[in-house]
Amino acid sequence: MLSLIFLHIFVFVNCCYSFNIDTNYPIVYEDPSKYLLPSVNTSSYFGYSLVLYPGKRSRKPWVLIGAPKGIDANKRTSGVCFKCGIAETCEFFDINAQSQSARTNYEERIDNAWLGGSMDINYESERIVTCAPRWIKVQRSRDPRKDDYHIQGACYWFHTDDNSTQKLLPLLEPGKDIYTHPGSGGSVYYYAQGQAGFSVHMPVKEKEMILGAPGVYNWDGTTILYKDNVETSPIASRLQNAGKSRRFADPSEFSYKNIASAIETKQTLAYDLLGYSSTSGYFYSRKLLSYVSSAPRSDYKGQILIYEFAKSVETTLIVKETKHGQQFGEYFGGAITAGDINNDGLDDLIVGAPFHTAQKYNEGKIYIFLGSKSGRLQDPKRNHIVGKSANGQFGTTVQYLGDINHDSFGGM
Ligand SMILES: [Ca+2]
Repeated sequence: MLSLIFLHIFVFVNCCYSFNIDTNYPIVYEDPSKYLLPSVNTSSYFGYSLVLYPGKRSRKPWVLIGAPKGIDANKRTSGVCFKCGIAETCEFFDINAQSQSARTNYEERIDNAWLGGSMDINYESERIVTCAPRWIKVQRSRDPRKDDYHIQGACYWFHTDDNSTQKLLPLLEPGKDIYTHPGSGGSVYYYAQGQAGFSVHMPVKEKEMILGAPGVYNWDGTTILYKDNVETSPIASRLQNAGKSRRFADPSEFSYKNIASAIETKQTLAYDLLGYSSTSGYFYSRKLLSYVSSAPRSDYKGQILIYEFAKSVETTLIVKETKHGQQFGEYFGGAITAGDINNDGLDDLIVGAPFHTAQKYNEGKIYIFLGSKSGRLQDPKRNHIVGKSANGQFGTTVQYLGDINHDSFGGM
């Protein structure tokens, strides 16, 4: 993960006067909480997630770094985020204290919430999102011994020029914690243990985002779309923002929510973990955006779904294509990313299978699929790369970078 930090920084900071990555003089960020709380000797997982804000005109660039096991101002192990100027010190960014949510009819528990467990940025609309997939809703019962913890997950998003964050609790819906099968009468967890925000992805252009929720419907898993809903925007708030350099979150922003139905989407089953990782791309046409989510335990090999959301909410996904892992236990889809690597104008898909065994065990592998106007992803001549070290788990994380060395091909 740390090497990814360097990569991100040099890609964006040095892009304007150099096209090579400076490996001789890296900027290194260290976990600041290590010095604030010397008694804590466990790792905060500082650097588990991060995004780089490239700056704009008078505004300086900075990096937002997640530490999902970090300790907040109230000494809770909630997970924390840090805002770090380029080659400057990191400052604690208290997302929980800043967050605003209209709904208050829940009791939450944010110990071990894993805030900063996932993160993404949209450069055009200048929005950042970070999630706490282990955020808990406390389910009280008349008999306190029957109180339950529902690990539903929470996400927080904000504009890069505004510190107040909007809190989203996508699975907080009355009556949907448990699903009872109409025939057998047996019941399973539906939204109760959904872990929304286990993965989060914002496309490059669209003002949309998807959250993976691998625990929904007995860990079958699903995916949740958020987008702007212009119709719900009161005119007053749009006027409030007119002509101002500092933006405020508009009520229309991410006000549309569509949780795909895990029951109706038939490609995955219980314990497949759909939503484990997420991405998107223009694979079949330059105009048509498709989303991608992985289910790394599907059929014990792993599967990815390439899909669109249906127009009506809470129904099946419109699945255009699926790809499956090839080896038992390889965890195909443990990580996914997309971007144009062969410079044909269509995005291509990279899928990590970190537990693929080649010679000894768990060397890891990445699979490469090329976008195509045919409506089907194509296999290139070199359609995979295998890791070289036993237990190296190559493909645990994959990231498309764009053309960083000016050879006109996208790097990853
Ligand atoms: Ca391509």
